Amino acid sequence: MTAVAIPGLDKAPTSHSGVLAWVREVAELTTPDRVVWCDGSEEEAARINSELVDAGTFVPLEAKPNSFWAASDPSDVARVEERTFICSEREEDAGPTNNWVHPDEMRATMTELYRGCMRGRTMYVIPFCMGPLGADDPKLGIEITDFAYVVASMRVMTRMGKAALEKFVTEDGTERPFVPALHSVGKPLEPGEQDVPWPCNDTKYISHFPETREIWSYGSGYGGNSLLGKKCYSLRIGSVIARDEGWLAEHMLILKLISPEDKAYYIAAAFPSACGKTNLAMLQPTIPGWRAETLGDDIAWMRFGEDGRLYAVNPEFGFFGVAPGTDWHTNPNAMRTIEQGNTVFTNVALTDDGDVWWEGMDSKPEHLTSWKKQDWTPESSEPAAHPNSRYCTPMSQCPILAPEWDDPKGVPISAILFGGRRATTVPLVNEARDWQHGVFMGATMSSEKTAAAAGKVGEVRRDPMAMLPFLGYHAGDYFKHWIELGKSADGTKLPKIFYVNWFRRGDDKRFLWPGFGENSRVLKWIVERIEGKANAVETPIGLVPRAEDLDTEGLKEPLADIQAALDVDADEWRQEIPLIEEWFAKIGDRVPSNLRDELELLRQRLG
Ligand code: GTP
Ligand code: SPV
Ligand code: MN
Repeated sequence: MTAVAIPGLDKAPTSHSGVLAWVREVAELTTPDRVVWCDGSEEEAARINSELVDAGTFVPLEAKPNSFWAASDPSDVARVEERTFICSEREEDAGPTNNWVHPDEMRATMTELYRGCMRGRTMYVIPFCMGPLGADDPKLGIEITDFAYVVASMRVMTRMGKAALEKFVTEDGTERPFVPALHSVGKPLEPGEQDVPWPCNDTKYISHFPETREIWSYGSGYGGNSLLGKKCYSLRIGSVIARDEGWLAEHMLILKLISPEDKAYYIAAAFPSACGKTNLAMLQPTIPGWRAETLGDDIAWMRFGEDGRLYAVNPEFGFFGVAPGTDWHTNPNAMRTIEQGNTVFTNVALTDDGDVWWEGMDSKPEHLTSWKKQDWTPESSEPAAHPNSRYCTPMSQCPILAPEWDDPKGVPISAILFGGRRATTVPLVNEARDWQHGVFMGATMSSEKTAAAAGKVGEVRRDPMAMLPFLGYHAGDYFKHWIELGKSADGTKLPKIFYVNWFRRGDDKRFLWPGFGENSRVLKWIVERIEGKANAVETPIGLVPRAEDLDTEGLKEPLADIQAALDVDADEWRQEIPLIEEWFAKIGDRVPSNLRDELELLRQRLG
């Protein structure tokens, strides 16, 4: 074979033979005009940003330093679950909740899509590390992409460039394994063809090969489809690695809550996409004396430490947060984080004075440029920002970042919260009787669909542990993994599990619970339960506080609303039973018997 001379291909700043071979193979298949090995330097970031401005992908914001507005192609605004595939050797290993195609077939299809797909473009090679660089076993990856927007975003979201690449070969010369993650927008340029600001392709594939731990993504530039360290690596491939190595890769925020007595409690919480993780992660408590710090807003990797406790690490380096609804009242710490600049805003609205705007902000501008790049006034019938518009901002800028956020050891978790978005049935908070009951709660939790994924919004679906779109293997095996980890642990050291719902509505459709900073009242009760200090009532579904068991001092909402938010209606719950049965039937005979036992107990308690 004759070696193809692609400028930059031979400039590899590493001797790692696996990296060199794979990058060459991809370059020869995709035939970019040039190859750039990303080092993560300031100079590189400035160059990438200015290229994105020249290309029309980025508009610099006058009102925020080193920050940019990007508007995607109107068709490329969210994760595409229908186009997401788990390509395990055997279909049964992907399980009934994932789309499956045999790896040979997927490789054949995508290889043809990738052939020549970077023509006329630059191929960027991004070495990255998920989790602290100081870990004993750093989780490494290389993302190859032909979209500079992905380079700019990966710089915020991951530890990337030279510092990550240094971890690929150990001091004694051993080459560490890495996850190859290939991304292309799927829009080659013919000679002289003018590029568009947001190249993408109507044909989209987000494919994962769990056995060989590879990611192949094609056709989309949107966050979860293109920033492959995030959901693709840290959750879909991550969950498979975690199963094999005996730990947990979860769609969870990590929060540090500090009591008036200065005692710190670490809490991990799994809510589906656009159901409140970022907001809880950056909580500003409304109750006197309580403080919160954050360690992560989307993903937690958790493993048992030598002391028998469950320790969590956030594999990410930035926040990719939902913009609409974020304001000084709801999430002041997110506002303080993005205000410092160095932030990429995608699909929000642009103000006439070069700032960003979205629905849920207090200000009411008279004129905006909408995310569709159209004139917008308060009379416009469509929202100015897309409901899934996002800010991408460095964690290091968050004023309440916990000092231990980069510690490879992680933080010991005292409580795990599961939660969804349910207008009815599910009470504000409900404590599991034990680990197995908690796993049942997580495995059967449900939520209304949001704009974070393409498809119909509002439909209730089961979303186990908020992992439905992110599981890299069979859901039944995943439940078994949770049960078995609990059995292998010292029960007295396991986190307590709670099921929360900030989104219950009254008959007039308004939220019964004020949410946001007021959620600190629920967290206080949870901490008091851990300390054995607070009361709860035994109900058929778990241990639920009465309104008087919560600290409601200073709360503006009528007590009747709080009581309604906490209500456990046996009739409503009886209606859940067939839905849970249907869900278990879908998963089939790999549902652990322990969870079937829990369902039977629930049925009996409901009478
Ligand atoms: P992903 O980044 O998609 O995983 O979402 P997330 O789970 O981090 O959700 P996020 O915190 O961004 O919240 C999504 C939406 O829910 C935003 O519009 C918030 O304003 C809203 N929200 C968050 N917390 C609450 C709450 O306690 N009550 C109510 N009513 N709305 C909330
Ligand atoms: C989510 O949808 O859960 C997100 C955004 O956090 S994405 O990166 O697209 O997955
Ligand atoms: Mn998420």
